[in-house]
Amino acid sequence: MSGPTDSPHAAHFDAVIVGAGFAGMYMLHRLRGLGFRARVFESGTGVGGTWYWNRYPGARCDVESMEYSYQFSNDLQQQWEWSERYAAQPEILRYANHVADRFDLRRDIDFDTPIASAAFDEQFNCWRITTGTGRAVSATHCIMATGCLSSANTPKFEGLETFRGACYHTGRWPQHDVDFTGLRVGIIGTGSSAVQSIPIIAQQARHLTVFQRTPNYAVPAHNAPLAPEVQQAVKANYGDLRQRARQMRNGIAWPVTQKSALEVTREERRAEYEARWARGGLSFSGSFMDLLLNKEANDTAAEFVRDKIRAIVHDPATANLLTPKSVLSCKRLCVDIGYYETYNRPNVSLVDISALPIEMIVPEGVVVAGKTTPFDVIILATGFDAMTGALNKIDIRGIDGVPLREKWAAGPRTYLGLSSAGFPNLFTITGPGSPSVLTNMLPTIEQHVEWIADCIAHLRANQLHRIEATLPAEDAWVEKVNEIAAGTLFPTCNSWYLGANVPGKPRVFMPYIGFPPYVETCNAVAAGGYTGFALS
Ligand code: N01
Repeated sequence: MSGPTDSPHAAHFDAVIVGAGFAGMYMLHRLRGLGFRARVFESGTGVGGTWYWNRYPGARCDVESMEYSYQFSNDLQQQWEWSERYAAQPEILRYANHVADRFDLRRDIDFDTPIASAAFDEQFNCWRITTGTGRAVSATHCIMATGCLSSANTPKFEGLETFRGACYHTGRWPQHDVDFTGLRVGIIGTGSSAVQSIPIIAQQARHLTVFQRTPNYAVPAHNAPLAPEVQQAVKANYGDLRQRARQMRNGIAWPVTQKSALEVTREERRAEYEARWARGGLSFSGSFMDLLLNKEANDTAAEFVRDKIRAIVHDPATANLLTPKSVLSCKRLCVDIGYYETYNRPNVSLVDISALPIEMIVPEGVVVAGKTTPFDVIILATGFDAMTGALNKIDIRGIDGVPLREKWAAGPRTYLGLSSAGFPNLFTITGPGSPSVLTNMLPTIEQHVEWIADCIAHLRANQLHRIEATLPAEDAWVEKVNEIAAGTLFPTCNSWYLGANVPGKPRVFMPYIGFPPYVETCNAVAAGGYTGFALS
């Protein structure tokens, strides 16, 4: 495929890929393998995406290492050795760098190069893309590998810029080590990032104050070194593990008890929860098949965790504040290493900001209810403008110059989470409307990358230059995503899945629930000659 360029200096590619995280790296490798000319633009100075930026203390994956890894290369998955059950951020970043070197990816990646805009040129059926550094390129296909949790959410706290000390966002952590020894530290937020970093920071800081708006459920990770024999056993049958994972709703191979929590006795229920608690990790939410379908069933699991919190945290008032009242797993379950125990330390205090929010930030510290707490460091563990934030940061314009932001003003609209009507030849890897954040991201990324690569190869083989989701297909898909979510307990809390964490963001449930039926649909669409798309 080739296309036009504005000037002899502007380059044209078969595909431009935005982002060099796990999605962008594999997309590049796959397209190259098919003989396409692709170029990646990445705003960071290195590969790794979310694992490049989220360097906060304690950052670690909540999916087990043996599953949170690529499977497209058997040599890679056999040769790479993970050191822990749950890999920490430095190890995952080493893995990302290893992949970049192993497949010689860097020669086609421009680092320190954010994308500012992408506009579809209808005359030439190509994307005109400009970088934040002022470069202009064109590409037949534009592939957004921008990540689901990559646009940091920084609340507009009055006076934040006047704070005299250091201020860090967990999702934009500095490249250098941050030492909290002897310092007074305030952290805002109690999601996964805070749950992971609080126990580590508390060990260093003179005093750590946690500002909590909503308590979250956390289950223990029980992280441990990964024994070589365990790793070998998995590798001997890696295909089996991957296959089992593909059959699970979230793409992770832990077992889900195929019973209702309400059809077993109280003792059986408790035994199941205890066993899952002792095993550790996200599999707790698979204790019974109806935990996210039936409130009464969910209450039994929620109450189990509440009891655990009350048993761990010594001070009853603190324990009470830390005890969530909402549906368990409605927000992403946190996986912790000593989170609740940390509140038993004399140098940690919890401030409830559910009724009286942070009033303002002053040069000395944080003001709540008229009282200033002085700090040397403030940490914003305030999460992300999830799923749409990174896309909306780029000025993306489709047919007739319509901005994607405008089209998505009432919430994202996609077909399969891969494409949006009015934006031909634009693909979103793990976009809104796909299982993405409700799954193990690595296999989900691979499934999207392979689908997109096959699609582009199909266009080439059939001398087609343009693919675009049709409006009826998109409308039906959006309806389906909403319908499935409405049959669950997911819409009952203010999660980032719904965009509820960002003031003014439309409340729309963004991910598609159910990895296996989703994959089946994608495969059927491709096998049917890309049904729901217009090809020309
Ligand atoms: O962000 P979050 P995160 N005033 O949105 C609070 C993945 N992840 O970075 O709940 C005061 O969960 C907000 O309060 P509330 C994982 O999928 C994975 O922790 O909105 N507080 C909340 O407590 C995770 O779900 C890992 O009331 C404010 C916190 O900030 C996702 O990333 C590790 C506020 C934000 O929590 C996001 O996690 C880390 C305000 N104005 C992250 N605004 C793994 O383990 C927000 N908050 C792989």
